[in-house]
Amino acid sequence: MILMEDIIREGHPTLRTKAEEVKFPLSEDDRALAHDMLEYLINSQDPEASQKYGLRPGVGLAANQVNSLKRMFALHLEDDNGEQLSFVAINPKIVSHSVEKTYLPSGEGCLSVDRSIPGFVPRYARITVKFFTVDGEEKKLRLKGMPAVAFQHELDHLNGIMFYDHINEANPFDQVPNSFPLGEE
Ligand code: SB7
Ligand code: NI
Repeated sequence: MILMEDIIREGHPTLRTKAEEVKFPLSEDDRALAHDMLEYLINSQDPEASQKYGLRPGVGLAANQVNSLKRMFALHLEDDNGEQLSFVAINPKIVSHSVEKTYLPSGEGCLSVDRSIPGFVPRYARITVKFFTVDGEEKKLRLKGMPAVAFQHELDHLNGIMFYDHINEANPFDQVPNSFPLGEE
């Protein structure tokens, strides 16, 4: 089971290292990692379990964050229509994206960052993504809203990129060209 002490924090070189493609069929270790990452998210969003295990709530978790350089991440959140999205994405990619951007008006946070870093993080408003499931099945999804933002946050982790890399340093709340704040679509 993944606990807070297993999540590495900013300054650790693994967070700045590009993760490697995962080979199929998955090894037992890869399968266990995929399972454990999704389990962390589910527990972290459950009031009893998060309290019991001292978990900080999260909608996503990338392998780099548990010090593993595998191209996989877990997402567990609801979309705009209240549909639960819950999956582990292996070798994920964005195959196309909108020109229009979006951003969370309250900024982003990260389980690997123990401080609040204010500022808008520009993200594509809509993305089409492809990834493999743990069973080697290829999926293609269209995402918008929070799932699109979270997917991009996690994909960045696999490429050694942190959310604050995208914040305008001189003016963190500077207008993002061709964008709308999430929630005001
Ligand atoms: C705000 C938070 C997240 C994604 C997008 C906006 C996820 C936070 C948890 N993580 O650190 C996952 O990498
Ligand atoms: Ni993160």
